[in-house]
Formats: sequence, C-alpha cells, structure tokens
Amino acid sequence: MRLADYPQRRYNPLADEWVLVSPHRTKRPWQGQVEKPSLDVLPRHDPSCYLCPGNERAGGVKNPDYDGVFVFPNDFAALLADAPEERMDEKGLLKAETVRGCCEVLCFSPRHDLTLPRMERTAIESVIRVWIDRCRELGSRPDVSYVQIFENRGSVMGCSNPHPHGQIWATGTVPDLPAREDRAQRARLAETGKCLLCEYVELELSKGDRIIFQNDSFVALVPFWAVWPFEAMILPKRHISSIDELSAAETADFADALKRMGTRYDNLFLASFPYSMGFHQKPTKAAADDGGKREAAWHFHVHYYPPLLRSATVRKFMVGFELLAMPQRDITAESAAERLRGLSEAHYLDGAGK
Ligand code: H2U
Ligand code: ZN
Repeated sequence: MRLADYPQRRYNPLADEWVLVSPHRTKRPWQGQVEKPSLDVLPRHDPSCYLCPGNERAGGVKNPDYDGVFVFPNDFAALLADAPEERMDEKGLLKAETVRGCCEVLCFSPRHDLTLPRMERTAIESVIRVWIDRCRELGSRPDVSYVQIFENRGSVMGCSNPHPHGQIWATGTVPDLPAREDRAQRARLAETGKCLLCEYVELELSKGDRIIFQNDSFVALVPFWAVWPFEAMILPKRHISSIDELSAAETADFADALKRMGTRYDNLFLASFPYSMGFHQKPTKAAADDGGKREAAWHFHVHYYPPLLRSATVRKFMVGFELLAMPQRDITAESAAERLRGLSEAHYLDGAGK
C-alpha cells in the first residue's frame, strides 16, 4: 500500500479507533525554515512561584526547602477521598455515580528554570523512583483502581506554571482511555495469546521508518496511528505491565529516553515544546477484574500528545470534521518520525551556553 500517496484511514488497535491521513495535502517538501531560538531565561528561583522551595502555596501551606523531588497533595484536587457512595440511574439515560480518589502534584526539581530534558539523567532517575513509590502506595489502596501519572507542559496546554512539575491522579474507577486500552489488550491476548504492544514494538523495530531513537531497554517512535502532528510513544522492549516493574538498569534507560525525547522536541522548533505526556499501565489490584490476565495483557507505555504543527506558535486544532466525525492529519507518521529522527540530542539552550 502506498501510504504516502493517497488519503487513507489508519487503525489504532490500542484505542480501537481510526484516524484519517491526507498525505497528498503536504506533497510539497518541508522548506527547512530556520527558527529563531526562544531564549527566554527564567530565574532559578521565583519568589512568586507556588512550587519553588520555601514559597507559600494557595491556602497558606509553605513548601519545605526541598532539594530533590517534592510531592504534595493538590490544593485544588479534582477528586476527594471521602466522597460518600451515591449513584443514580434513570432508564440508563440519567446515569451518575460518585468517584473517590486523590490528586498529587510532583515537583521534578527545586530549580524553577529547568525542564525534564534539561535535568541530569540521575535527577530524572530520582523522579522515576518517586513515580514508582507513589504508584505502589496509591495503587495498594483498596479504593484506588487506577493511577494516572502525567505532565502538562506549556501555556497552550493550560499549564499554569513553568516550574517543572507533573501530577498524579488516583481514581476509584478506571478512566475511559486506559479502560479502552485494557479491553483492547486483553482481547488481543485472548485472540492471539500474545501481548499487543510486544508484537507492535517488534514490528516497528523491524520496519524502522517510524522509530525516533532507542536504547537497550526502550524505543521511542511515532505510532502508525498518530493523530497529533508530532505525537510519540516510548515503549519498553521487555514486557512490563506497570512502572514499578522497572529494574535499576531500565530506570536509567527510561531516564535516558525521557531526556532524549524531550530534547528532540525542544530542538524541533527551538522552544520549550508544549505537550501533555503521561503513562499508561495496568489497573491496580483493586480494579474489578473479569478473569485476570492483566499482567500478560498490559504493556507499560508513555504517550506524548503535543499540539504544535509548523512552528512554536502554529498549532493544530481538533475542530470541524475532527470534532464531528474523526481525527485527521496531513503529515504522515513516517515523515514526522523522519523529522524527529534528524534532530540533535544536544539541547539548543545548552548549545547557547545556558
Ligand atoms: P498544571 O500543571 O496543569 O498547571 O497544574 C498545576 C496544579 O497545581 C493544579 O492542578 C495545583 C493546581 O490545582 N496547585 C496547588 O495544588 N497549589 C497551589 O498553590 C497552586 C496550584
Ligand atoms: Zn518555581
């Protein structure tokens, strides 16, 4: 099939949905515009930042003088641990139930001016170890079915603060998107006896044209079914079903992969690259499980959903046909991967002596 020539729809087996790809609209080659690097310099400590060490947060709590990773309960949590159990169902049309859970904020570094890709690999490893700790602790609660780790970066993504941070939401029910991936991976295991993403990784490694980079334990790629222009995934080559199964060597390789992916993204438009990034992993023990097999079916992975299309300011919008019918993209996953593959892994700001 000539994927680069004609409009096509591509299937996403993980989410069980399709994306329309229209490569003929970008027949003209990329012009190689030279971006002006964004050299905005942030202070190492910002007295008005509610995430910096020693500063006061909304509600009056003062942050400790932390010097590594710092976790605190979100002062404006979207979920409450003690919501009473209530539900309604009128003819299946007016249906609701209370959801319990908790939300935490995790500062990656005390430095206000850093981002994940500009941190040392060893410091990123410390962040990973805290993610693992929080997953173990939250995931062992009887009222938690899923632990969602994510990072929202950049003001276009609605992120309120440049201080390097992410969030963890633990919920009493498995949220829709992981639940859809849960169904797809378990159905695939039942059908073929194999893990969907183990086979996918093997297939992509053998083809190569959507691979961005790899190390001993991880591969970064633009998925065949990507919707956002520079959407990417990071997948472990070994079958692990959640982040707390990473070995020490894999933790180091994961830090390496996160740093290299973030650096390539920043180097794409010579600006701090906005995105929503997060991990998908198996639901916890407390999640209702119809027949087990979660360890065998689930393959831990990272999704990056960045909105930028052509420059640091020109973004893709999900509107029109996409809101009413299905997602659509012009540049193919293969050409996006080629662009990302061609970028340097030395951060442009480091090159500028920053
Ligand atoms: P964003 O990265 O999406 O901007 O989220 C930052 C979170 O920090 C947000 O969920 C929380 C907000 O509720 N927050 C606090 O917990 N305490 C504060 O003092 C301000 C913001
Ligand atoms: Zn700060």
